Amino acid sequence: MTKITDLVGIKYPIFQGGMAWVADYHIAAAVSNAGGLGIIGVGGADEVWLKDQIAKCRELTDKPFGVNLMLMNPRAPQIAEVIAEEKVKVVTTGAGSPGKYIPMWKEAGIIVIPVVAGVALAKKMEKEGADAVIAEGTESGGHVGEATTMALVPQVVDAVSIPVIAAGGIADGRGVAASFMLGAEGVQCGTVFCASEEANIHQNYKDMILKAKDSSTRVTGRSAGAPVRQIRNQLTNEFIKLEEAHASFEEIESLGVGALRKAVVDGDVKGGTFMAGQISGMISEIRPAKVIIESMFEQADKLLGRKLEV
Ligand code: TUI
Repeated sequence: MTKITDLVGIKYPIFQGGMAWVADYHIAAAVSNAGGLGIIGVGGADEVWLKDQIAKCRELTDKPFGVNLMLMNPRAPQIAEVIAEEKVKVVTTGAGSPGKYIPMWKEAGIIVIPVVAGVALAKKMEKEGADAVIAEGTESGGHVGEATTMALVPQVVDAVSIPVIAAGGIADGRGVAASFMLGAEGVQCGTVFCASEEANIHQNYKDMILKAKDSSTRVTGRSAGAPVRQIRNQLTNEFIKLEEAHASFEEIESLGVGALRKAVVDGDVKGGTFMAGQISGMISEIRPAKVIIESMFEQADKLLGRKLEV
């Protein structure tokens, strides 16, 4: 039990990351049913898609679940309203500052937990009424900041009084125990749930994670202002070449359009963007979400000396 299990009403202090295109109601419901917090990731989808996903998730679970709003989505204002109307238990946000939506969400009784990649935004979020923050290190897949989880989490913990959830590079009980040592009250994991039985994605995506090594991910898009970590393939090699040649923003952007869909839906191993974290190299099997969660906390409990039975 931590401040996060109390706040959200879940058994295990673990959130499933709101991964664009990957985190639909299938994995969200599975994680919530297993005692964590499943999260529907809206990514670049719209509010009509989200309403349908929320309804389907409610059919599969009576446990709390959340919605992640990616703030670079052009329909963010409309999606934010649907989140308030639907009164989902928790909202998380990414790739920006959700400040202007916080009063509306709090009025609807929603728990607001922004993802931050630095201390400044964490402090701002606390001041603007966030209930907790997720401090996400650059080990994560997808859109990333600069600081590592090891360096970021204790600095955010020291800077705010609200609970902090650690994210980035966590996929087993060692990562959970280490996060608690850094002062976190919970963890958020993405990549390991991408490699779960319930993730509704192309098998090639899961295979890319299984085959990945410690050094398999690359960050592209820094020059365009949107650094994204993904598993290295033909597309990332082309990206890197363009960036090294100082190609125009438009040229770089055009290469990435639709690439996440190509990875998740088509399983296009050459032309897709397989967003995944550095911990991919440690993941060697596809397991049900319940097994992932239970084995993580069994291992963490042992490491922390809390529970002796196996
Ligand atoms: O948001 C994420 N991860 C994501 S979003 C995404 S979809 C996308 N695809 C291509 C390009 C861009 C996005 C895939 N993965 N994680 C949370 C996160 N937020 N990481 C970093 C940040 C962040 C960065 C800068 C949050 C705020 C920020 O500055 C905000 C401000 O105004 O200070």
